[in-house]
Amino acid sequence: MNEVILKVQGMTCGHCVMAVKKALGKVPGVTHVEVDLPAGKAVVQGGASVEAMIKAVAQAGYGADVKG
Ligand SMILES: [Cu+2]
Repeated sequence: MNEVILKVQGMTCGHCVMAVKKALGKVPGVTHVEVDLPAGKAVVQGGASVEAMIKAVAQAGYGADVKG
C-alpha cells in the first residue's frame, strides 16, 4: 500500500479538516485519510495518483503539495 504525505495550505479549523478529508476520500483508490491541522498535512493511503489528490484538495478550496 502506498502512503503519500501532502502539505495542505489554508486549513484553519475542524471544518476545513473535514472538507479536505472528504475530498481526498472521494479520489478513486484512496483507502484511508488522516489530516493533521496543526501540522497542515494530510496522510493519504491507497493506490491513488498524487495528481488526483492535489486536484481534489484544490477543488475543495485548499492548496496541496507533495511534502518533502
Ligand atoms: Cu475551517
